[in-house]
Amino acid sequence: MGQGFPKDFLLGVATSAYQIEGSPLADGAGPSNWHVWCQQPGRIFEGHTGEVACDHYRRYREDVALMAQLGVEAYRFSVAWSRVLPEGVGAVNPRGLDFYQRLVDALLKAGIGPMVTLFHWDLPQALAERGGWANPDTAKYFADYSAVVFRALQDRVSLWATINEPWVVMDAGYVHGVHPPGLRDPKLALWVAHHLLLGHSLAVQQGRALGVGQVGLVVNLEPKAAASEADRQAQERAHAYQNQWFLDPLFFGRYPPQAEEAWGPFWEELDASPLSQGKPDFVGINYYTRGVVGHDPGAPPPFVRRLSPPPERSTAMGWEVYPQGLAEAVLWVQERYGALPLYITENGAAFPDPEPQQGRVRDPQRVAYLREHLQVVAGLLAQGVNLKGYFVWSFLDNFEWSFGFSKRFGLVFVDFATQKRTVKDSGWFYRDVLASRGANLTG
Ligand code: GBH
Repeated sequence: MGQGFPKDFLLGVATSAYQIEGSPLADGAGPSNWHVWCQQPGRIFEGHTGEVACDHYRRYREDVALMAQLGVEAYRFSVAWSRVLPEGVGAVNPRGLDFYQRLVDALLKAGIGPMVTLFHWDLPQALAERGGWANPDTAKYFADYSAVVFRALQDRVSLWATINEPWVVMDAGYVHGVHPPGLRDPKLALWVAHHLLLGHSLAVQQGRALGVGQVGLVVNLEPKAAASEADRQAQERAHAYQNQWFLDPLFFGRYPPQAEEAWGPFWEELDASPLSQGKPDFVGINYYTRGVVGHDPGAPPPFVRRLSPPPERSTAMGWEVYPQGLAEAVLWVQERYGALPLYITENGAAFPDPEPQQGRVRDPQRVAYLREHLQVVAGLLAQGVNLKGYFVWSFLDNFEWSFGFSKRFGLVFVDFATQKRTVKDSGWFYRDVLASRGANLTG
């Protein structure tokens, strides 16, 4: 197997706005739904919020310098909609937009290529109050907002992702109620999914009209396995519900054939035909783990329960370490949707890292996780798969949504009391991957 990464294969790191920036209301920004959600008691681990997070809004220059020190070639970050349009729609806030202009300039000066995600879960609160993604107008507002960002950055950015993991927005926000707006309403979730797809599709069309480069969608894929022979249908339902839901409509103009089984009594026939106008230029795959599932009629759609992995294969999130699943996910996308460009837009793991000692953080489990997954990526490239890049989640330890700062995914340790950054062993390991183009993976 020919190892190593070709010259034009991008090795990068990823973050998102609410998880790292802090200063959520600075320079005329409006509040986001996450800003409001974090203020509600009981929502987030120990009441943590993104008020300061990694203070990246003020420390971005230092952070870009650290990326450059590691030799990072590409940086995937997201734009906070509510900084650019404080009300979600209408007047542009130039000072909010300016932050991203300065960030992009700093990246380009450091020789780092930007990939911009337009929506990574933080929705302007003003739009949340008008029904958020349950309101079809949000799709149109999203396209309008996208056009503002496209115009501002298109001379310097040519890689764009519309929405990060629409499945999580739907499933966590509207089925399990663990993200805003905290609902458990599968009937509504179906429409939310539809409007997310519509928003993506309209943004892609805006991008095309403006000639902004490549516009993709980022999905979180999890190969599904059956807990037992009797759970084959559960496996199929989970696969349709999570992996096919946000791709089939864009590529085929229809919802997955298993829609009725996956949603049960909540399913209603939605017209997906306009969605095929939003066929993405690339698919960004966020890969963390697989799902082993069994039939559970008492659960919400898709009526499955998840099995926990054995502790020796579990990350701090309780997710199974299963590198082969990355290959399964990529090969599945290629086989079902054709040979369009693919990126691994997120891959990484949380482990219980020790505090820095003499400037060092030993995180051998994360080093092993990354090595094994990067070996799979190298293997896919050797097979001729059209993979264009790989981004580690995450550059920095950050605000891990409902888990607050209790879960660390970073290549760089952040002491949240002092904002001191310390590169972990995994960060130095990744620097060596970059420097050797993957030659160190087998060693
Ligand atoms: C990504 O989502 C996000 O894009 C990013 O913001 C986040 O910080 C990062 O990953 C780490 O969480 O076993 O039932 O817990 C991850 C999406 C969906 C992946 C759920 C793991 C396991 C489900 N995740 N999945 S469960």
